[in-house]
Amino acid sequence: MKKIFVLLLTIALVVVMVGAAFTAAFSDVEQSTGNTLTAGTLNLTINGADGKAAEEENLTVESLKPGDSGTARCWAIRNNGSIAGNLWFEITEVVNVENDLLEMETDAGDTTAGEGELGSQLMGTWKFRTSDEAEWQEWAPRYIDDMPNTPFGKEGFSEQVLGVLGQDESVEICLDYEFVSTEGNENNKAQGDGVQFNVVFHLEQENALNAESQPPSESQ
Ligand SMILES: [Ca+2]
Ligand SMILES: [Ca+2]
Ligand SMILES: [Ca+2]
Repeated sequence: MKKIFVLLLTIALVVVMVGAAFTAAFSDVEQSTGNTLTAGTLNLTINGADGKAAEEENLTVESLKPGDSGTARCWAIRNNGSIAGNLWFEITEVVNVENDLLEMETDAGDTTAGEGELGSQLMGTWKFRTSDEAEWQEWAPRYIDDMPNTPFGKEGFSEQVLGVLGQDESVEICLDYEFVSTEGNENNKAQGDGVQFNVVFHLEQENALNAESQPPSESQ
């Protein structure tokens, strides 16, 4: 009886093993390895300079007199990152410097020793082009003093839209100036004065639902 039981168990094991061998007859395995997710970058450069070096890409125009005009400076603004973004810029921190309050200025009625008048007499026109062959496109001229709180180039806030700057794309942005001749002695109030400001370029992700990216000012 015991022998029969052992024999039956052996046969049963053989049947199971043969069955197991047949179920794994054909098979195949493939694998994908080294899977990586990486964030893209939005990185502006100004005339090829980045970060602190970009701050040095500024303009200096000296010894201006009424009637003078010209191009103060052009900047090549480039998206050196890996994803596209919307470009716009703003003028911030306009400071009118009186320097010395001269006799010609006080005679003309300049009574503010701590604040210059050049920014209210110097007209600026911002313009841009997307390539050397492209037409210049301009924003409406305005005095330097009136430039802050204007999101130049931002869709819905500006008459000219800079739009999308793709990877490795660049746009040339320039500032033309005109020292406006005024009636009477008004120009004399600006003798020796100076005006300083920052130009802040923004590159923002397309379709970003970020309320903080909206400029604080009203539309122009
Ligand atoms: Ca940068
Ligand atoms: Ca003054
Ligand atoms: Ca002055």
